[in-house]
Amino acid sequence: METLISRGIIESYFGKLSDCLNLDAAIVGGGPSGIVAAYYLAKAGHKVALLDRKLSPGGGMWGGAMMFNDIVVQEEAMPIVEELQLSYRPYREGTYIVDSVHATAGLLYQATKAGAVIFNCYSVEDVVYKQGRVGGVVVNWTPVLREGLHVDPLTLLSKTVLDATGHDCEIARTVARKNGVRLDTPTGGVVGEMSMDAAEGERSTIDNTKEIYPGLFVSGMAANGVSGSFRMGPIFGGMLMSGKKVAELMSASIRQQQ
Ligand code: 48F
Repeated sequence: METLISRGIIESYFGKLSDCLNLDAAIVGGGPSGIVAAYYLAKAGHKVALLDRKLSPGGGMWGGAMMFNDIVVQEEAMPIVEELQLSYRPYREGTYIVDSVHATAGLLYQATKAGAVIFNCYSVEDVVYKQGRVGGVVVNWTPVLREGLHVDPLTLLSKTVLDATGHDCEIARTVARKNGVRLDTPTGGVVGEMSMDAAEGERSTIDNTKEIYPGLFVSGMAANGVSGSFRMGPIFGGMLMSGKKVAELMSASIRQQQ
């Protein structure tokens, strides 16, 4: 029995990993925007893997605000909440309340049910960069990086890569710094996010969701971070809409490359 259990996990896991060596979409970061992007890309029939450095993907959504575990979603994003079959209750002035643990678990469930593969405990430490294009991600075990062990990474090639790493914009920073290239941002680099303006932050998140370098897309707080826009705190409609928008942009790019 012990051998059966171990063999089952090893065979299944490495089959899943080998199947993801050539992806349509590699999503870095399992916060709300990355998970929603994974859902829509998988639903469109693309081969999608989402990589998150933590044991429990979900990013900043689990904890609501200050660990008060509810979030606010505005009217414009409710079609996404409905499609992903999350429970909610109306609040005031066109806003709704969703339990943050239910929302995070629900998004993860729907994305994986649609066919997205999630690799937790994976840190993306670099990208594949060839002929002026981002063409994949370089991954390592989070514990390897945390321990500072000198262990080489593996590579997953992908037609598109999404930086959904939140406030730190890690992938965009790495691409600009290591390759000396200009991103499609006001300065050509990662501008860095501004302080809180919830309404403007929500609006600009959607505008800033785009391809910032051939093959590299940004969503969620990373989209605002690279372009120097505002943070918005625990209102999540912008994150959900950003995930949906970036999935449409990536899907169009994947189709063009086929
Ligand atoms: O920050 P995060 O939740 O991303 P998001 O989709 O959502 C932002 C909101 O949670 C909130 C907000 C809403 O108004 O402002 O902050 O923009 O999740 C980012 C995820 O990326 C993972 C990290 O563990 C987190 O779960 N991550 C960050 N860098 C890496 C990474 C990396 N290099 N490799 C793998 N995962």
